[in-house]
Amino acid sequence: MSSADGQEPTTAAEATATPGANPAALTNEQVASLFHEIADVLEIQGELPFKIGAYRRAADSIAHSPIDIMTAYRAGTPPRLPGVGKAIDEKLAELAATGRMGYHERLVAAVPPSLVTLLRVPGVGPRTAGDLWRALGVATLDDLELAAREGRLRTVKGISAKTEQRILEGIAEVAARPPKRMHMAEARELADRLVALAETWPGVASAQAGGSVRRGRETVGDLDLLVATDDQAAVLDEVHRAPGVERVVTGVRGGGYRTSVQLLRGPQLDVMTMRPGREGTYLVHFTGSAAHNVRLRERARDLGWSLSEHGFARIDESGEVVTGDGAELRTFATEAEVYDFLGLPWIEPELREDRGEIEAALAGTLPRLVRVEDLQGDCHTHSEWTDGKESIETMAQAARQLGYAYQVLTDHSWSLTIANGLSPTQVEQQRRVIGDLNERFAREEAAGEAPPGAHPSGFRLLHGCEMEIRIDGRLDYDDALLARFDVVVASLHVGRRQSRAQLMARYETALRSPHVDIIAHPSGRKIDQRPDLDLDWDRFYRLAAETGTLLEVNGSDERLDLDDRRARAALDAGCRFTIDSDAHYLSEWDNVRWGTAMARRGWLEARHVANTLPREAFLAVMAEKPHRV
Ligand code: DGT
Ligand code: CA
Ligand code: CA
Ligand code: ZN
Repeated sequence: MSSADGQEPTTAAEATATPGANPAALTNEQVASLFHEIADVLEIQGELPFKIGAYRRAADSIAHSPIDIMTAYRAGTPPRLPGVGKAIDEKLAELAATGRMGYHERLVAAVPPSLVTLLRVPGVGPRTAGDLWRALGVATLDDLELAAREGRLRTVKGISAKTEQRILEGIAEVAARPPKRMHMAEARELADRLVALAETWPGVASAQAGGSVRRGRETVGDLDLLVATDDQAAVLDEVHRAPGVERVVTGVRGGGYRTSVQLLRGPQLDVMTMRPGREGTYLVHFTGSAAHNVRLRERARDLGWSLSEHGFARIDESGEVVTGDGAELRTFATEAEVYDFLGLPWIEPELREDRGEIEAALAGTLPRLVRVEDLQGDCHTHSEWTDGKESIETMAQAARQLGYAYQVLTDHSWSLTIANGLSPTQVEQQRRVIGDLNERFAREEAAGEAPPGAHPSGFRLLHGCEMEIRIDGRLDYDDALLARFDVVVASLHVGRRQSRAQLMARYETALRSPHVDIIAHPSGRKIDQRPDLDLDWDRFYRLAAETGTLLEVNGSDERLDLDDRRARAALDAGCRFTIDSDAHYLSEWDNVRWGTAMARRGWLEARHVANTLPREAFLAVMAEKPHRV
């Protein structure tokens, strides 16, 4: 499957093998997906499970690494990754050096490329796909559907008439599925990379992301990149030749200022260029949202101007836009000047959804949104004592170096057996480990030996738990034990399908407990995987406000829970919050960035978020319910 026969490149390795390609533009996610693809093909070929498992483990460890793998290899400092042995290390080195991975290319060439699309059908794994291909020659979704309709699938060993029916339903589901939107964390990472890449292009004055990424939406349809340059043609040319670009979707258009390309294993990218000094209206327009823009354009009209991405044009008495030679076009370098021209203060991108921000801007009541830098601690984190992947000490050292004043360790409670929940005895053991670590931290601080980046007030590990609200409605530890924790985070993982009344009763028990400080990920959703719990939300917010129980904005990018609308509704109901990472891996400390984006979109200020408080003040709030932040 080489590009020499004129086909479009179909793998990351091929596409990055173009001259001048920069493999550092491959994200960890993209590298991981190459290894998952290797595992898929091996599984299709019926290889032994241990070999397949090795590639999947390596892929997971690459995807979760806090280090940018390709950059590290290119710098000659390959990181040691769990699950990455010599064979995979060599493949990573090859990818970093040449932009290609020969093994991946050979493997993928050995099976029909369309076979991988079968894996999108629920109920069809790589093994089944391989069996169907070998037995029936099924290689495409159409082949699969036809064979299922004709009842031929059930002639294959291991496939029953029932499975056949499920596969048919799965095919219908795939067809009905809306195009997948990227999650925020990956979109942000890709956008940051593209901005950095654009800044290296000749003649570029500045580059930045617009669209839903800049507004911090939880999922992103396509990426929008704004580039200020004196040579627009040269920049658009660079875009078309950039590494990681699969194909040009629409060539240069709009009078030569914009283009759209499809990114490999990624979304579409829209690039807009403008002359330096004129960025203001372009940024406003391409940041959106469309609904916010509509409001701005109405306001411009009322003032006698027509607002487009290019600037403000005069409208004559008949309401027509004045065009032609010498027609006035007001342009601005910054967004602040654009808003000022409209008689408005600058509005934060996260607020630009037409959810009352224009009115608040006019009334002078825009919120001062919470920032990631405001967070002094993280109230929801895990260690290898339950389902985290690092030791308590490793997690704490990382939190310390990130500049936090505190980290609440919240491993799971014992009824959550799938997550290795802790028994009361283990809780006591854990308390001693934490005590010893804190003594050491205090000694180091007293000796002036705190690590670089540490918080001026020092760092302490606080003892918390993520206590399961049991399926029978009871709390998982007794009151005496709960009272001994610094912070109790309560959550609900099992019995998710109970009735609204049952779920509300479980939450009410937790909210009314004098020991429960925070409700973690209240809706229980996982984006694209699991629906929300069926709750009476108004009542839930009322109870949280009344009992002074904090609600978490969980930053794990598959959760983002509370989401922006719920955070806003809870705020309006008088609730107070925490913003947490729910980190299980070192790479997940960063989750607070996504949680903060949700909180900002929910209009939260630092004063509404308990973990913006210094350590002593935070502990004072946690000491007594109702918590008054
Ligand atoms: P996405 O890509 O679906 O996650 O969401 P956005 O907001 O990034 O939407 P996108 O990429 O279609 O357009 C970027 C911005 O450009 C959008 O937020 C506002 C502006 N824009 C695009 N099309 C229109 C339009 O038809 N009307 C208005 N008022 N603005 C538009
Ligand atoms: Ca977009
Ligand atoms: Ca777009
Ligand atoms: Zn958790």
